[in-house]
Amino acid sequence: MSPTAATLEVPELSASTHAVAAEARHGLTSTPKSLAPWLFYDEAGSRLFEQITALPEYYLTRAERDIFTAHAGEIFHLACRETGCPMSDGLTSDVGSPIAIVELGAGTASKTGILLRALTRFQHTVLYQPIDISPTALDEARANLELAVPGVTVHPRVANYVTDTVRIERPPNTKILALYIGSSIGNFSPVEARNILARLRSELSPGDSLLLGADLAPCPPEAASPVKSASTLLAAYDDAAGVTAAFNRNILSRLNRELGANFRPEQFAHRALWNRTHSRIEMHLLSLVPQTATIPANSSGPAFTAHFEQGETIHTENSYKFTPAAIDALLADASFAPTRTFTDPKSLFAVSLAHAV
Ligand code: AVJ
Repeated sequence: MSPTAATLEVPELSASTHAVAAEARHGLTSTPKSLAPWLFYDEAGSRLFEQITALPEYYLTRAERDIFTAHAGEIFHLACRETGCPMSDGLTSDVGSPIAIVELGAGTASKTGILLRALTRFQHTVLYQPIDISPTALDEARANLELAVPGVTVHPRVANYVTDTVRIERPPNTKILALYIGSSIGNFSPVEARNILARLRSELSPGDSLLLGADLAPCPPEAASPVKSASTLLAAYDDAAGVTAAFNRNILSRLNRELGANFRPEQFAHRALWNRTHSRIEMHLLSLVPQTATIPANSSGPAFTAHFEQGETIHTENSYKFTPAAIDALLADASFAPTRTFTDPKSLFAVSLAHAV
C-alpha cells in the first residue's frame, strides 16, 4: 500500500461510533472543552454506573427504591383516580389492563420491577414498554422482568427519546403511566428538560400520567431543619472508593477504544463540584499536566489534537437538583398538572406524580 493510499483509507464508522466521533470532535474543539454524559455508557461505563448505584454515598437509587416500595399502591391509586379505572374503587381489577407502563430511558429497568409487581396486584396483566437507545439493556430488561414479574408483557422499543418523538402503544381503554425515573432528567438543562417532557406530553392524552424521579437540591445551612447538606450531595459524586472517578475517566478510555485516541486517563483527576447558581452537580476531568491527545482520522472527519494546559478541565456532566417547587414548575411548563410528590424519610429524593391535562 502506498503512503498516499494509507492516509486516504480512514476507518468507516458504524452509526453509533460515528456519533461518538462527532461528539468528541465537537466537545474537544470547544472552549471550554466538554464531552456529553451519554458517552459514559459503553459496556464498561454501564458496569461502573451499576457499581455507583450500590455505593454507600450514592443515596439516589436506594432512596428512590424506598419511595417505590412505600408508595407504589398509592401511586397507582392516584394515577387511576381521574381515569375511572376499576382500582379507584379500591377493588382488584378483573377487566384486563387499565394501566400500561411506558418508561423513558429504561436501561435494564432494575427498579421498575417494584412498580410492575405492585401493579399486578391490581390488574392481572400489565403491558410494559421500555424505551432506550441500548438494545442490549432492553434485552436484559425483558429477560429479567418477564421472569421476575408474572403477568407482565414487555414490548421494548429502541429509540432516542431526547431527539425523537417515540410512539406509544395503547391497547383499547388503557391509560398510560409514563415513568421517567432515576434522576435521568437531571442530565438536561432546564430548557432541554422541559422539551423532553413536553414531547412526551404530546404523545399522551388527558387522564394519562407521568411519574418523575428527581434528586432534591441541598437545603441551605440556615434552613430550619437541614435535611440534606451540600456535603451529602457532593459525596454521592465523589465516593471514597473512587468508582465515580473511574466512571468519569472511562469516557477517555472509551475514546481510546472506539476512536483509537491516545488519552492518558490516569493523567486526569476527577472533580465534582456543586454549582449553586445553576443548582447542579458538575463533573469535570482536570488535566494534571500539560498534555496533548490525538484523535485519528475516521469517516467523521480528519485527525485532530486536543491540547490541555495543566489544570484545564473537560466538563463531562451536569446533574441538576430540584426543589419541590421547581419540579412542579417544570411539570406545569410541560402541561402536566402536578398531583403529589413523595420523598424518602430523609427527604433526599423526590418522586412526583402528575396528570396530563
Ligand atoms: C444516571 C444521570 C442519574 O446524575 O446521578 C452518577 C449519573 N454521574 N454518578 C446522576 C451519575 C455520576 C446519574 N444519572
